Amino acid sequence: MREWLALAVLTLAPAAPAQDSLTLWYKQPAQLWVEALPVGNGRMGAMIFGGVSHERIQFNESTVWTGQPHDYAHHGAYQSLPKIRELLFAGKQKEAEDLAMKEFMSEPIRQQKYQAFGDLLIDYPGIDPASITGYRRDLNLQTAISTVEFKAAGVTYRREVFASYPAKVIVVRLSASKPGSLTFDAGLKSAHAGSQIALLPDGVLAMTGAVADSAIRFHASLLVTTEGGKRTAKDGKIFIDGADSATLILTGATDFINYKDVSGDPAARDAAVIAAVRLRRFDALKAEHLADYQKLFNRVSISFGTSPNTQLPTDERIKRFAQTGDPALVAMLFQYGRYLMIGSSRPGGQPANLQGLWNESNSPPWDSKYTDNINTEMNYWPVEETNLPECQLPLFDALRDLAQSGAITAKEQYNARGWVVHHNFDLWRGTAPINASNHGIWETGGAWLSTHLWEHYLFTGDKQFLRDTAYPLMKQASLFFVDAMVKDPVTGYLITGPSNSPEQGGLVMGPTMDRQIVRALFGDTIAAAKALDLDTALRERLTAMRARIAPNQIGKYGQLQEWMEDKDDPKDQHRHVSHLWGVYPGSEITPYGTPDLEKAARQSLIFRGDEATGWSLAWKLNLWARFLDGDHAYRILQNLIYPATDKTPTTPSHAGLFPNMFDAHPPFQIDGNFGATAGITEMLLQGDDPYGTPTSLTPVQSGDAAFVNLLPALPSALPDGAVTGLRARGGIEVAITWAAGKLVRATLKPSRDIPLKVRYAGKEIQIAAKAAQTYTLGPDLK
Ligand code: FUC
Repeated sequence: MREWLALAVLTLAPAAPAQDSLTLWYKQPAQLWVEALPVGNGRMGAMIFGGVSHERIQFNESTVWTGQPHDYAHHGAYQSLPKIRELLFAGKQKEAEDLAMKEFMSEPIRQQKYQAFGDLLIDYPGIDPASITGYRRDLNLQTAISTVEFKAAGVTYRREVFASYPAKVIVVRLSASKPGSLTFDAGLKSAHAGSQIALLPDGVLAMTGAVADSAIRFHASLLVTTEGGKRTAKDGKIFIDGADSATLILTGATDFINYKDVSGDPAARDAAVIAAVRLRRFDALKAEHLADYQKLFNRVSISFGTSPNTQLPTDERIKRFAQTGDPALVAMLFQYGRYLMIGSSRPGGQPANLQGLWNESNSPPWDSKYTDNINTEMNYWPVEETNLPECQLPLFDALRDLAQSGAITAKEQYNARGWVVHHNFDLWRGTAPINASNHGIWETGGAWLSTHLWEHYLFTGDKQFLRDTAYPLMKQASLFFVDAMVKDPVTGYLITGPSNSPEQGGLVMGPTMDRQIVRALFGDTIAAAKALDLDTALRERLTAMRARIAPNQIGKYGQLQEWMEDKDDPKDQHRHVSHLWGVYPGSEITPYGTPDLEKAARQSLIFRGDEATGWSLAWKLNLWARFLDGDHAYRILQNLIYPATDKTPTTPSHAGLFPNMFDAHPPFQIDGNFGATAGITEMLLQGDDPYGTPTSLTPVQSGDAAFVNLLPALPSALPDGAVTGLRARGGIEVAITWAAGKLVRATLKPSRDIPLKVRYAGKEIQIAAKAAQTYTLGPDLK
């Protein structure tokens, strides 16, 4: 019997996932905020520092912002538009920018800021940090629970923290190995001056306040329940003496209802949440959280094999990655992006902003708002492929708002139909050009965001979503450009403008990126109208205009031109690689459809170099994967998985990962995390048509067929692995296993009947795929 057991263990052992492979862990508490570990439920976020005798849990709520409902459009600005264009066409850029600065900018010129909310502070007067042993804090991505554990005076103390989406709360569970040994006090600290802390009659600790000079009023509630022990309260704190265990439940709310309405009652909102959880046991809350979280997270599994570094704390692994490699850390980074998405963007909430929803500062970098000339879109790059489509719904809710506020901007600033968003928006859905005319006037934010609507349909096949939500927004986004594009007097082509190639070169007419985006938007709108059998005349109009948009051009250095004129500087290493939009996330420049343009785009990326800010590295990772160069993509990944440093008087700033694996621009910006997850996916699976061209819509782009390119850019550093649960356009679920750099097996499960092309290592087959059937293919695609 013993022998049989041993054998069973031996045969099972290799299949079991390496321990800790999806757990971030550390041997010391966090000192800096970028060492603390994040949890989030899409509305509230918390950063856990893991101190021994003093725990700080810094928290956020996604509607705590400065500002109030406001129309930012510059009314009547359309009157100066012809003059601005005329100056640009006459080569008078400076005059055009000056005039635009006076007559064409958002009112006011800046948008509002996302804010910190407060801290939950827990103090343990009896624990001497110097006396503890066995300290460990971690974040398990499979459970979305962060744990702190240590031993003091023979007692093991444990703290577990999670953010529950169904219960709308952050839950902290304190326990100790010896009954009666939990003595602590808990309190709340506001990030906003003038807040009040009070103990309510029902024992809840309440924090009330407002963001200065804003319409936002907030309320936070802390409920503390214990097993055993004595409880007292004074000075705005709850004191627990000698409990066996305790559960702390935190929630918070504001008066924000929508971008035009701040009539909510934050105290009543909190009270309803607390009433619903008050009598529930910790175990029940935890089980409910796990069921909710794992339903999303477990859709995708990934492994690149293990490495000795998996035994090390996460901060050490980051330090060693570039030298030693650590395939399991690549898997963890991939899954961390999915974890952060589930934590910061759930149905009913705000979309993930520049920091997701985790923010310690009341003056965060770039206001922690929504930057649309790359960052907001990059946040959502991984959601469809990595099987989290519902996480994109908050973005689509925001687009509904932006289509309203952006219609005012379109009318007042361009005298155009439809809606427009420039390079930023905020909680109040500002859409007018901000900051400065040389980069704030960029017309295609709404257009780019609208391409996500069509992509969501391509992946889900949800016709109702297409009819009720996506198409009306896409159609109006297109109508803006029907009215606002102009004929270039030199070439006769249609172009956008005034605009810019983000964020360099100043105000121009017809930057390449804009033209690519509008071609994609028009193509998507035509395909959507066809799928819905609507608007034949508009379809014809868009088709005709689309053919007249200025094409991509190859310049004198063999580069893809970033502007209408051949004026690229081969020494330019600017972080934005905007003109490569057509390669990724667009799909009009492809390896087989447009080989010359692809070569030029590649040359442009070579000029830009392999170093960059965090999100720029993530974009380059995706681009090199689209160029089917896995090894170059991996070199970029090595630059991205690198110990980041932020500007201090003594260290230069460096992009990479902070110890908590937050991606560093620097400073922390979450787009790099999401872009990295998308880029790792692009190495393994691509679902865009490699035969696409700018001029025609492929069957894949119009949703009539699906394409699955298996292991198109597998780096030689990741020769063995397996992934399950990825999705390709057309609603195909894909699992892939590979070994020694070669495909072993792929399993494809279409969710609807669809003609399918599958490609691997130069071979290609076609399948008339049927819903709910499973297709298993080997390396010969048989
Ligand atoms: C754009 C980028 C910056 C930064 C900011 C939030 O302006 O050019 O690098 O990411 O957004």
